[in-house]
Amino acid sequence: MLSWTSPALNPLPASDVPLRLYDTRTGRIAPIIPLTPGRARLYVCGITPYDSTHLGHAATYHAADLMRRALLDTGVEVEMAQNITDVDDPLLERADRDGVDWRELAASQVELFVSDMAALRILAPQTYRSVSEAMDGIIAVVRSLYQRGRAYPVEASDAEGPDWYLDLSLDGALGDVSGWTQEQMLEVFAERGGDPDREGKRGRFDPLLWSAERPGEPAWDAGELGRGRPGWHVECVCIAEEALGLPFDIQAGGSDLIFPHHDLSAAHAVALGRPFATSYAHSGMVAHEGEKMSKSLGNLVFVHRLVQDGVDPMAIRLVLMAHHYRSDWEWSAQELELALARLESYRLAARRGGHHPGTVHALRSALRDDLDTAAALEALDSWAAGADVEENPSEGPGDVAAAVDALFGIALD
Ligand code: 5CA
Ligand code: ZN
Repeated sequence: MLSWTSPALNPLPASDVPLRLYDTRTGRIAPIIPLTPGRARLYVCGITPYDSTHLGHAATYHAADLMRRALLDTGVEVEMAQNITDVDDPLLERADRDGVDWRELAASQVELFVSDMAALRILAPQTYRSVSEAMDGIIAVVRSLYQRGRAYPVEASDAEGPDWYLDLSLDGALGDVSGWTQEQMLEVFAERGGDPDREGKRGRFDPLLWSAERPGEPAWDAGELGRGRPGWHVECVCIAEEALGLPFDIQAGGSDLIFPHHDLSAAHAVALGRPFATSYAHSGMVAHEGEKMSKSLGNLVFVHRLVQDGVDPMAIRLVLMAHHYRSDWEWSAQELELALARLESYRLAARRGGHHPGTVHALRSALRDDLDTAAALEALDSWAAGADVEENPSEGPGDVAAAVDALFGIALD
């Protein structure tokens, strides 16, 4: 899939203090040391394109963008991959309800997403691939799991062939990423696409690997497993492997993906005989009107609507920066006002110019410290107020506007 055009990136001279990031799997903040020296590999779970990008999505891709910019600032190259879940229940149901072809629905929503990402100056992933584009590879992974004895059939009354599930009991990897108890898993599994009570399953959390063809649904031929379509988790395993190789450095996404999606994606990889990601970074959930912003609840604030209303996308980035990426928070109009005022004061300060190595150093350190954007805003507020002190005027780069652009993706011109 064609992704968007990245904004120009003019990195600062590299400084090799590593990025420290919270890892959900270990529960600790630790330095990111790329498995391949000088080359970090980052996978971020992409959208299910049946409705527009809302601010929750934007917050998650903004957090991943900051990870990427922080890694670049430590002098390593970053390879990034992102999927598009264009073959999935909610999308197919929406297409059916609205009488449109699922491919058209997906394409129109991807187009909106891509323009939102470009407006927000999020760096584009080098690989941006949908499930339908990756289908040959996904089928190869599904068949390989079958050949390794990890797949079992479950009879489907509404289909000709059986559905296929991954037997988690064989590798014992359930819970490796989330560290959750079975009770915690059960609380969210059904609402996040799982089917704990389906008859014929060997384990409650065994994920659907291959769904048999149903009338009116798109289907592909998977040899011994029959015609059908893939389950959710296997797509990210396949796209990550093809684009980045396994294992890779960081798997990112919103905290609603910790379980089941990231836990079970990793379990698929283990069943294939390979480790998945080395570390797992999760961003908090954005709420609106008291509840998590979600397509199913309909309490959405859309990026493109704000942009259409004349809101500067750079102010949206400043709202996102006001919240630590790992915390849950609620979108409010007052915060946008504050961000617009900030943007104006930063632009004025940028025009004033000057050499501010103290501020630039503070920005870089804040970003490397588990993306401490609040500390970065504090440094920028003092700079804009004219209070920044030139500690080492002769040392290092001091152009704040250039640093704000490279590190935080905010254009101040
Ligand atoms: N296609 C799958 C991932 S493979 C998916 O979860 N799609 S999604 O469209 O539902 O979400 C896309 C990304 O946005 C995911 O990383 C998800 O965790 C994140 N996300 C969804 N809702 C919110 C929210 N309210 N706040 C923050 N992030 C969110
Ligand atoms: Zn995913």
